[in-house]
Amino acid sequence: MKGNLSECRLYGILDLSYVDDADIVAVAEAMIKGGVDLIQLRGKERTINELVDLAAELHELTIRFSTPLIVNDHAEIAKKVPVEGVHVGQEDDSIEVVRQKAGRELLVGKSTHSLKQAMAAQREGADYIGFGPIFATPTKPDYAPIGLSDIKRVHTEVSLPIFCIGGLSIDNLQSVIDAGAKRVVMVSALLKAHSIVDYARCTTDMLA
Ligand code: TZP
Repeated sequence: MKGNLSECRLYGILDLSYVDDADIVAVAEAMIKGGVDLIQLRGKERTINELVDLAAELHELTIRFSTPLIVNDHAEIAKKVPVEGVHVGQEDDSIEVVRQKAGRELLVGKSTHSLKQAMAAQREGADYIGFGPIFATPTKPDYAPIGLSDIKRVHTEVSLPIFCIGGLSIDNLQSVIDAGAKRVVMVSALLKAHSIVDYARCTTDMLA
């Protein structure tokens, strides 16, 4: 696996509401070429069995580039496919249950939506956290944006790698960096970009 999490800057989520199944490998390859450090497979409308098949297909690619593949929500997938990690939300399995279900060592990330949740995720044993949504986003429409004001504080209170997420694009990235972010997740901006490779490169240059 590539370096360690603390060296990761750009986390790309392959959200199946933006990408056709037939394109996932090409999209992941473009992300990797553009410098995406970690890839997550997210398919909120998909069954675990469907996600297992897609994760297996993607993993054949990501393993060649030593890019960690993380699956969203379901530790069961990690039992069947040798993905490098599982990401869970506040309403999902606890980190301990994820580790038990996976039955092997792997990265476990957690979505957090406040400073309090971020500190709790660290105590719970997460390997990294997502922190947001920073801005309103159609990718996660039911969550109120938390804005920029807690980004500095979360970096002083939490020593885990923190990935700011939610409504981020090249257009607002500098404001998020100026607020203290070191790592970000991008979903729709990256997936809808005319060139995913160029968009990712520009993002990683800004985060360097
Ligand atoms: N968690 C918090 S915001 C979000 C998730 C999964 C969606 C981010 O997507 P986008 O398209 O980059 O705003």
